[in-house]
Amino acid sequence: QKDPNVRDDRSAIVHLFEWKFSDIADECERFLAPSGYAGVQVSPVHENLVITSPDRPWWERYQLVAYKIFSRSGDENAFRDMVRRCNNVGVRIYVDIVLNHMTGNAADAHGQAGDTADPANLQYPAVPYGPGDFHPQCAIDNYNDASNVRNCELVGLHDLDQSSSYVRGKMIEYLNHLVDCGIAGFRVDAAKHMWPADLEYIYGQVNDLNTEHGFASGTRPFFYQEVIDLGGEAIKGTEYTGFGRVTEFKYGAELGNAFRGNNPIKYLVNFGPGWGFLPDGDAFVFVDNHDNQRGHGAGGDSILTYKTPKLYKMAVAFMLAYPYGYPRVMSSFAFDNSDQGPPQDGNGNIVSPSINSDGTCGNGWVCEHRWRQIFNMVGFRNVVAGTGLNDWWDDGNQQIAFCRGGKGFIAFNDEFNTDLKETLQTCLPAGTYCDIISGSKSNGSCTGKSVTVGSDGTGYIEILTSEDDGVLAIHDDVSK
Ligand code: AAO
Repeated sequence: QKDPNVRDDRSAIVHLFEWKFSDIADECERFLAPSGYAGVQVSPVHENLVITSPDRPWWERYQLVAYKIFSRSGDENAFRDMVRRCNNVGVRIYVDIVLNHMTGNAADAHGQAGDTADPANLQYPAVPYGPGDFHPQCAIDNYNDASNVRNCELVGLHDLDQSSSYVRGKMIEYLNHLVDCGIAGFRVDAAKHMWPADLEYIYGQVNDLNTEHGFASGTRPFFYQEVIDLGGEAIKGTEYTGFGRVTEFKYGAELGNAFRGNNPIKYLVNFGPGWGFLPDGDAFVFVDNHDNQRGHGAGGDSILTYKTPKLYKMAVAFMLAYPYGYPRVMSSFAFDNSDQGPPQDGNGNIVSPSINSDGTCGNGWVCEHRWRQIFNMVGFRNVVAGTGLNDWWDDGNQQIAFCRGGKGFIAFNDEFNTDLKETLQTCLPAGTYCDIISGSKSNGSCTGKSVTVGSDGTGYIEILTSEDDGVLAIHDDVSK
């Protein structure tokens, strides 16, 4: 189903890419819940193929040896402990599930838990799967042919046959095991490469969420499906919206284009279906994901990432302020090359993020979700939930502003040379408000800029091009 199963007062999730379960549990308690994050997408939890050439790339997690919960993020006990601790503070867990395929060919194939496989002969004894459980081997080489895309191998990954009742049974057993652990939903990897009817059947057999973890009885899991549809191919995202949300890849590509200055941001006024995107309730949106931040997947050069921080923070702020789709914030480890895995020690164990005194991360972790401009906007989104968009203003080019009902106001200056200095309608009650981008409210005063709103709702808004950030945001929770 399409509802993310989050607490009523929360409205955005974060992908803690490659984090260890024990670190995620800590993060739920010490940071995510207090900041208002609704949930966490974790990297695939199944036993994956250990790849040593290149040395432990992040993408080994997408090659499956067994459905047991065992990876560099932790074992089943660590997973269960994380889910419980996060649920206890109202933060939901979503698991990235790989149903499309097992591994590619590899000599001496073994998984993180020590299980072995013989990929060349399609033998995966730890499940067990054998040759009869896979589609006949062929390569995906024609995105204009739906059968080729769904029945052949994606980059050499051996392609399971989800129409087989045995294969379906193994998958349903795995998903029910995860539901039993207390998770709230699933990111479905490579959904485009599976037949919609097979997925619909599998989802339908998954149990209701575990009431011992605080879910109301009869609650169905949230499914958000990775379908790359930029147009011009045989497979459409809308084939999958009958039974879950779908990743809207046009969103990050177009947002990147706009904030990079290739397309005036004034056109974002109807960002959503007006741009040919999926309907609001069907869309799952993000500025970048773990693939396209490093050139995999789709979106190409227009995608913004932590490497271009000023524009990135503007795009993420827009995503969290604008009422369209269900949003996911990306949280990365720093990388120089596109294969590089997470920070690890000499024994190949993932190194935990350290937390600096200013709340940012160290040890190689970027932790965009801990950037003030980003987590304060998660708070903004929670405050303005349920309101519409009104009082849009733009300068005819790269400056925009809008209200969210009478709850919040945000302005963007994406001009290279022109300061934004305008008196604008903020839709807020008279008072002085802290800008949550340049600072926060602390002990009743603003650590950054402030805006004085008059009795007519207008306030003087200033965003200089020389400032660190091109956004100003105020909401009625931080008035003073
Ligand atoms: C690794 C190695 C491979 C090796 C393989 C097997 O890198 O060299 O052959 O192992 O040994 C990740 C990595 C892969 C990695 C894999 C397994 O990204 O490099 O392979 O783990 O370890 C397609 C799929 C989409 C997929 C995306 C990466 O449709 O589902 O490729 N994403 C997910 C995960 C991802 C993971 C997998 C799937 C596999 O998020 O992390 O792979 O589990 C077109 C199509 C898209 C297609 C792209 C890329 O996109 O439309 O569907 O995505 O091509 O092939 C413009 C177009 C746009 C086009 C794009 C790129 O933007 O408009 O449509 O160009 O051409």
